Amino acid sequence: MRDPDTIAAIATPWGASGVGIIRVSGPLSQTVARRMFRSAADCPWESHHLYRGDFLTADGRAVLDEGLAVLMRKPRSFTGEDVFEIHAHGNPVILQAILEELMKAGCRPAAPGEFSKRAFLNGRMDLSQAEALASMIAARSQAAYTASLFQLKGSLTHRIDSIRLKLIDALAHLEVSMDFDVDVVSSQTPQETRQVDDAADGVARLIAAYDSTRRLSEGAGVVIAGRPNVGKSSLLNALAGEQKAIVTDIPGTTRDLITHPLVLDGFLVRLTDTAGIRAPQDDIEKEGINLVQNELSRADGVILVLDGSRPLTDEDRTLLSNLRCPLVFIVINKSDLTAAWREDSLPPSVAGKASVIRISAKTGDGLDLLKNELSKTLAGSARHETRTDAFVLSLRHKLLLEQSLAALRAAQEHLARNVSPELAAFELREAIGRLDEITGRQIGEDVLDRIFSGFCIGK
Ligand SMILES: Nc1nc2c(ncn2[C@@H]2O[C@H](COP(=O)(O)OP(=O)(O)O)[C@@H](O)[C@H]2O)c(=O)[nH]1
Ligand SMILES: [Mg+2]
Repeated sequence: MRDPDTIAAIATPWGASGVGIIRVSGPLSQTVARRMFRSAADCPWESHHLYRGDFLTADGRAVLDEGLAVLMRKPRSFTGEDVFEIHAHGNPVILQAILEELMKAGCRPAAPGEFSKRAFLNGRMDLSQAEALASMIAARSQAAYTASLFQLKGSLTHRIDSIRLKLIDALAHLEVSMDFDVDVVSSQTPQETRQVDDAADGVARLIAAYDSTRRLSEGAGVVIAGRPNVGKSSLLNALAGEQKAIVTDIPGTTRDLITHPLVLDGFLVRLTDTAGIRAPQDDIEKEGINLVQNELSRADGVILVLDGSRPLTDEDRTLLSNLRCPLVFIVINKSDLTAAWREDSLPPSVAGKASVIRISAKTGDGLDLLKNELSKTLAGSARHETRTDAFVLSLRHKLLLEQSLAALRAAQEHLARNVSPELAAFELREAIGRLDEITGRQIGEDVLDRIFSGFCIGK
């Protein structure tokens, strides 16, 4: 074991709660348990059994709290080491006092993610699963949680393992053939080529899965755009259910980007209100409009707001014809007022490909319909893309997959040319190496530290 010392940390959030948990992991766990916990009957400390009793100071003289304690002997524990868990009352003062006594008894404070790091080092889970655990804890929507859970259960690991097997097989064939003459090489090539092609396809599919997974886990970015005074800020406020953006009847009120997270049907949508697009009246407004263009180029979707109570203007028409976003929702606002134009005055090119919804940000009319449409379209497309593929959650994984694919492409070229099996073999080893960095089969200590330092303390 690389970490022979014993770590301890409060594992539950800071604040008052019914129960607060302190986790201890390492060789001192049993000693600490015997020293700092006293149950009514003599405690047999059977592994994975909960006992009720008092928590004591390290010298055993004073009682700090009462509660439940459990000892989980290695290797059947989260970290794979002896783990002692204290379930005390959820008061930071109590938990801190117990933690300090644990330090006196020989433990040291755990670094962020150190429990998970030990779980990984002791083979309790692979690296992509440990990372999935961190994203699961940080998940802000049902969809994000589902994606992490899938990875935690090993979906990415399985996918990578099957690609890896193909590559190992191809590599083995190549290495054997390199020991023989060139004739053997050429006769063996088709099989290796097929395996490398298959593997490259698999890796490419995983890279594509990243974008849709990101949308499931981080949510979709949706920009509310339109010319001034059509009711963009009112719409953001109505959807958010609170006053997030300033609404006035003065055109050009909104200048900064205002973002609000909205969970629709378990799917996170990051809505951004923007400055109205028109010929700017001053430098600040001009900057605001530049921000909108930038935001639009990155967005997954756009809600273009039009004022239904006033005739369409040239600015509206320009906006309508310049929409480049993958998903477009046209919202005709102010349905509480008399309509000044009909939907069939929208350019046919737009009306065909976007959903058109009539709403009133003021009265709430049509908002449910808009919400349904947003969640159905955005979540629907993300779920559809990920249905057949594993989830790829982290940018680290995506970059490694890209490096692996680049090596595979190079290997494919060498195989096609059929002259230098050594070079093909070199690239295959490179491709396998990158995949191994995802699962953690082959990884440097510095990278490990960087990954686990992003975790919370106590995990
Ligand atoms: N009658 C009516 N007025 C609205 C509606 N939505 C917004 N407004 C009004 O239109 C004006 C501009 O609204 P605002 O949200 O600031 O528009 P923005 O410039 O596009 O952000 C304000 O006076 C709002 O009260 C609506 O659905 N019905
Ligand atoms: Mg506004």
